Amino acid sequence: ARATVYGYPRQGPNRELKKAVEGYWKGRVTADALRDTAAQLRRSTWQHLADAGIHEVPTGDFSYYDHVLDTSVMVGAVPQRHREAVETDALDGYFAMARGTQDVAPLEMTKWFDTNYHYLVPELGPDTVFTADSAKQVAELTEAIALGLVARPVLVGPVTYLLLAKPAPGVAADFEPLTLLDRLLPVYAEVLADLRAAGAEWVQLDEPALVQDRTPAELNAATRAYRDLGALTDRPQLVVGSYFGRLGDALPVLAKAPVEGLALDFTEAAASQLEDLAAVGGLPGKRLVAGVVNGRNIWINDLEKSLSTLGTLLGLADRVDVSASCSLLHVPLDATAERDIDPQIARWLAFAHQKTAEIATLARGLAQGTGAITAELSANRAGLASRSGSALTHDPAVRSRVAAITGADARRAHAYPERAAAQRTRLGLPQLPTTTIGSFPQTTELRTARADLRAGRLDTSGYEERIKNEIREVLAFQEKAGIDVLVHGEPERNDMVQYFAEQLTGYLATQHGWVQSYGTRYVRPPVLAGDISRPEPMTVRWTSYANSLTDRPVKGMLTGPVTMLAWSFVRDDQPLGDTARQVALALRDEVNDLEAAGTSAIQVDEPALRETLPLRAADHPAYLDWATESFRLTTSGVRPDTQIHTHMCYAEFGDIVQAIDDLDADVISLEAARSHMQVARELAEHGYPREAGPGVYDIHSPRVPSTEEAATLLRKGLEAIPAERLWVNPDCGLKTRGWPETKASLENLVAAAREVRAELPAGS
Ligand code: THG
Ligand code: ZN
Repeated sequence: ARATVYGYPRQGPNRELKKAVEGYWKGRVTADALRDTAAQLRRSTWQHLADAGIHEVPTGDFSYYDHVLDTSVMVGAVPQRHREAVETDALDGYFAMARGTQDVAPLEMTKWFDTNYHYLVPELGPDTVFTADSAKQVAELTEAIALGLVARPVLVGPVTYLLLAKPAPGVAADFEPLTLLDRLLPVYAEVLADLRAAGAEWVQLDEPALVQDRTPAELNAATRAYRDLGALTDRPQLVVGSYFGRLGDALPVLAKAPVEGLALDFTEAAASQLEDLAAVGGLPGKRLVAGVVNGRNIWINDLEKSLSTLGTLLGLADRVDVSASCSLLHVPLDATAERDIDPQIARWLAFAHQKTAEIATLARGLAQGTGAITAELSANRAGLASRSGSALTHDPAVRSRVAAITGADARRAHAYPERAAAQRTRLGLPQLPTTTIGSFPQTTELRTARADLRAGRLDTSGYEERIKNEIREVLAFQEKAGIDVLVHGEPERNDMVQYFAEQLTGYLATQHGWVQSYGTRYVRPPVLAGDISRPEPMTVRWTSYANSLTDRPVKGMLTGPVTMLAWSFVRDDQPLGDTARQVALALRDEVNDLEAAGTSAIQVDEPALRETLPLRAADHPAYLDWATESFRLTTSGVRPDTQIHTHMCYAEFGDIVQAIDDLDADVISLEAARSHMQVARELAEHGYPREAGPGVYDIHSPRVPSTEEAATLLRKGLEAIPAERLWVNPDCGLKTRGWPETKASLENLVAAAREVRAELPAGS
């Protein structure tokens, strides 16, 4: 048995890649220096993998920005608008596709399956001509071979590539990129031949799109793709990779394909994947790469359990190799870099380095018997026992509170019409009330103050004085601008998840746990490690301070339980719904404390509600059940005259509009400006019965919308939602905006609300 991985974090131990790429963009780093940094990072990754006992290292998984973008370059799918830049300079053209330029828009970005990684969406049309450019793949393979390593190029497979694409601008919206398969396969054939010539014995073609629900036509395309690629004579041996779940209907397709190997995920839905594999008669004559170490959580593996799975698999394939379930791109680099985490807890954690060691250990155990890995097994057993027996993972107070939850806890005591009347009396708002989503510009001074506090250059009281000053300024501006429901601007928050994670017991923050979100942008997801409780109020001080400065309502601002889970590493030792309920109860206490402190409106944001939808439709109802229940658990402990707001950051939600309704929030704000109020129409069609604020100001660019523009959108909103239920607000928070455009835009937004109010029938 061999040990292998499909990909590794690209950034380097100190995010060297981010610094080099951003330096290149700013003109501070030359193209040669950037290439050098990249080559060094690749080399040290491969060397690390080899030293750790990985027999076959991946190549081609490295990327300056995104591996799907690299695939577009590999097959020559450069959109017309980026051609000139690409022809002038390949590297600058590449970044033009990724980020756009003064003149041209970038490719669109979207989530890579149900991870928090974002890829650049290929744009294809009936006129797309594919041409092979294997240079990057060949060069990286050559580098690894030159180090004396056995290397396996890992490529996005042709079916997944097409399924991830969308119609190019100007192409009919119903164009199906998959119809280009016959044109794409010869290009893959050329790349495969080039890789063989460069010394590849094996190439992995990743088809994670096949773990999603697929139509018979799509499965047919997969059959054809691998029949054709399999039939090539000038090619390396092929492993078709899949991850993020079980293949289901696609398993027989790939098992019968004339390829030499499959890589399968045995962490998510492992039991049914095993059953399915046995049901197709295993993979006789094929190589099976068994993903038994979870590639996207941060927990140590249960080595004995994995060995038992691997033992079963030995009887089902010609040869069994050991790997992570997916590329290790999705986890931070090294858990031993976390000096602030209690060593008793740190031993539960496995980041990329630690997972690599587990994979090597398992391969050794599989090849030589468990006698060869007794020390590792006993350390692993002790780590698992320490986790399951820990007071952190089993807090009796939290457990009994969750067990005592009743249906009534997750339901407001009064129906919306009664609440609306009580809130009207208490808040005294005009028709078409104006508000913002919560955050105001996070200025350099604020970030510097936070860095100074961390570094000890600023003491707590000095830091808090700056935060208070900022809150005073933000409130003064909003009052002067004439906004009706104010916010304190969130100057005290580094990140809408991390800020709360740092204050909740059971949650760990990391110092160096960076994971690529998109391009050169990284996040440090906190870890839901134990049972969650709230030792003390988290936001009440700042919200109360803001409330003391004005007669107008100031919204309390919280991040909802689903988003807390979605942007963290979650526990794997209990159902997600249980973790969500624990977080929800902690947030519920915060909501209730905000109310007790006199807050009349409280917003609980759930921007991740839709992005967390499971990959398979059959799993949606169970997810939406716990997701909406945990939101209501957070928000249902308040009086009828306390107004619950929520916010979501996307314009397409046809598929979850019922779930949005089930949140039972009094007011929801949504992104709508770019889609010209499409969401307002969708809400209306659904019969959404409560208040809504489809955004009239696109905050994603520094452009200032005119009063007329905002008023036009608002009138459009009124065609769908009656005046007594329509709010006026921007699309999203303003933390990424500068002050000048924020001020001008919000002044225009208020002017638009006044203009349209004046047009409403009198007495309505
Ligand atoms: N918070 C958290 N997770 C998220 C988002 C968030 N995941 C999804 C989405 N938003 C991702 N979007 C971004 C946007 C910006 C950055 C990262 C992810 C970013 N990162 C800084 C960088 O890499 O330079 C680092 C920021 C920091 O210092 O913490 O700009 O909003 N939790
Ligand atoms: Zn938003």
